[in-house]
Parts: sequence; structure tokens; C-alpha cells
Amino acid sequence: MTIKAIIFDVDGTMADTEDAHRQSFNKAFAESKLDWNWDVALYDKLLKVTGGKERIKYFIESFLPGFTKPSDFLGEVLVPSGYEAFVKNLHAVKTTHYTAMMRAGGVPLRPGIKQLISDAHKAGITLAIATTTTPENVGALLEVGLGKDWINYFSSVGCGDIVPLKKPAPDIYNWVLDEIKLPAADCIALEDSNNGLRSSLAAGLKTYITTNHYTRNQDFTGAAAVFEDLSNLPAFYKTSGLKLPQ
Ligand code: XBP
Ligand code: MG
Repeated sequence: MTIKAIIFDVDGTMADTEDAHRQSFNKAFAESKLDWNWDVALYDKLLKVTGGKERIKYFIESFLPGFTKPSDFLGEVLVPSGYEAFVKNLHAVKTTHYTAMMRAGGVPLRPGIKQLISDAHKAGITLAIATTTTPENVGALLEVGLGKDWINYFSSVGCGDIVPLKKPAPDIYNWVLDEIKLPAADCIALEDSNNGLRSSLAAGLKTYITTNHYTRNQDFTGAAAVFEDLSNLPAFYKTSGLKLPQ
């Protein structure tokens, strides 16, 4: 197999961002006068659900039995201040805190990621991104990690709500494959989580895993290989068959 494209997950793969997400959620809760606090142990459970808005709902519906949801309707009329709007606004506040943390250089790229992107780009391999998080979050992270022209490395950047279903559904990977006009058989994916792996496998992608403190005990059945990280790039190139200058 000659690898023609590498599709990168973002959170937990390109950078260890989940704790920054967790802290940003907590800042949004405080700013919104909600006495909610997601510690690491709780967040570990909440990561079962991908997508920040979906995760807030999962928290409310599974951990806050007494919470009175703002009603979406006044009689028959859909009201803008309802539950959907409440979650959407809370998530928007969270995103402002997250992007500020990223722009402050809060989270570096994981070992080997920058070199892999540079080597692959030089070798003419198509690079793309398939993530659950928002485009603003991706931009804020990669502007610092790869520079303001980071977008020039990627032929497609598939994010968040651009597709109907989030990981573990294959939608975001299928969307990216359509954009780069390559069959899954000519591409590989880089992921960090069980939800991500199920999504990329369902899209027919050979997938390599780099674990992190939230995912290292997850099930990676079906992965082509599992690495702690990409600090040993030659080993990753050898295992994946990527023919890249080192
Ligand atoms: C992981 C996710 C994201 C983040 C939070 O994304 O599930 O939802 O946890 O980001 P990835 P948002 O696919 O890159 O691993 O709040 O922006 O959704
Ligand atoms: Mg991830």
C-alpha cells in the first residue's frame, strides 16, 4: 500500500488538549454562575460522549437528576431561550476560554507531530484533519503549533457540526475522504481514542493510535498499531510503511 494521505484527529492526537477543554468548561460554568465542576475523574467518564455540546447534555441528563431544563417551548412556540440555546450559549462561552488558552500557548503539539507533518508535506503526501471540535479551536491550537499559515499544510479540515453525527460515527472521516477525493484504502488515520478509532475504522481507514492519560486504558481492537506517542518517528514510519525522508 502506498500511503497517499494522512488524516489527523486533533484532541488527544495532535495535542494533549482534553484537560484544557475541561478547564474551559469549568470557566464557562463559573462565568454562567453554575455550581458545576468537572474534575479529572468525572471528565474521564464524560469523554465517553464526543462533542462539547453533547457532553454538557450528557452531564445534565446523567449526573444532574434535579436540574430543571429551560423549556424549549412556550405553549406551541419554540423559545430562543430554551434548553438547546442554553447548551449552545454555554458551549460558546467555553470555546472563548479554550481559544484564549490555546493562543496563550497553553498546549504544545505532541512529540513527533510537527516533524511528521513537515516530512509528509515535503514528500507530497496529502494531509487532512477530521475532528469533533470546532474550527476556532483547531485554528487557535495550530496557529501556535504550526504557525499562522498552518492551513497550507492541509487539503481538508473537517470539524465538529459540519456533519450530522459525531464520532464514533464515520461521518467526519467520510466527509474528509470526499473532499480529498481519495479512497480510504490509500489513506491512514491517526487517532487517540476508542470513539475515534471506531469512526475511522467505520470509514474503512487503517488507523494508528497514540494514547494519552485519558485513553491509554481504552479498547483499541482493530488498530493497525498503538504507540505511546510519535517521539520515535522512524519506528512509526517503519510500522506504517510511510516512505518519508528523515
Ligand atoms: C474530541 C472531542 C471534542 C472535545 C471538545 O475531539 O470529543 O468534543 O473534547 O471540543 P477529537 P468541543 O475528535 O478531535 O478527538 O467542545 O469543541 O466539542
Ligand atoms: Mg481525539
